[in-house]
Amino acid sequence: MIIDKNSPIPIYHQIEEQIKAKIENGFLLPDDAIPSEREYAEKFGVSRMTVRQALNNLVNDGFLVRQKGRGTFVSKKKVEQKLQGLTSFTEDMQERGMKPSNKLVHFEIIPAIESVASQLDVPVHTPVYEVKRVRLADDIPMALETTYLPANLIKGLTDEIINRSLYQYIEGHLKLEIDQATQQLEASTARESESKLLEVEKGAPILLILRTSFLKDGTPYEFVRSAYRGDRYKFIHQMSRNS
Ligand code: 16G
Repeated sequence: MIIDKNSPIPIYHQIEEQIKAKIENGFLLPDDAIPSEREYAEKFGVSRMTVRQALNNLVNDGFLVRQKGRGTFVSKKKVEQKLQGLTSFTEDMQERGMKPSNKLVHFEIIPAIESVASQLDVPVHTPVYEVKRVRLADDIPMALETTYLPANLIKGLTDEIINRSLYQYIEGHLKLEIDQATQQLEASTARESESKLLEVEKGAPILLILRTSFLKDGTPYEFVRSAYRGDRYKFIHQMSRNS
């Protein structure tokens, strides 16, 4: 790695680009520890402050993660999720060759509160399933999902079913036709309870998705709040000027 001190490109930026190139070309792999500030400073013949600035930028851009007391590591590659197509978590992970699993946190029938009832288009206090699951891929927590489903529509849910795939049950067993959904995406940070379940620090970045999904006949069958780990997920949306 060579630094050109006469270049108009700031030194910290040159360092940043060289580390980034190593990651992109596979010379540094996810979870690899990177050298310390001191080592880089010696190697490049620059001050530790300059190295720190480069590393800070790489941490802020998601290429590196700092772990308290352990050092700085190359980030895990984020799961790329297309925003087109109404797919389930199980399908999404299987398509990527990852093993989906669930950790059931909570499962019961409750009377729907106002906000849930209005999304599901049912009277307040209508019995709904409240399901809270940590969704994992290759045993790493990806999202925390709280799902509300009308109990008289999505009949016979059990914790065993919930531990597999909800969409498989709805289509394969109940023979209901899933049609479309509307969803909102928002930036957020992990609350204390979420951070424990997602195995991130309190205040870590979260992508919050609120989804209401409908059957072919227009009946809403689920209202879902999903908190995705910001360090593991990125969403990709294709846009066309003509639609
Ligand atoms: C996805 C959906 C969620 C659906 C779940 C079913 C988003 C934001 N949410 O997580 O609405 O309930 O898949 O997954 O994509 P399952 O069939 O694996 O249980």
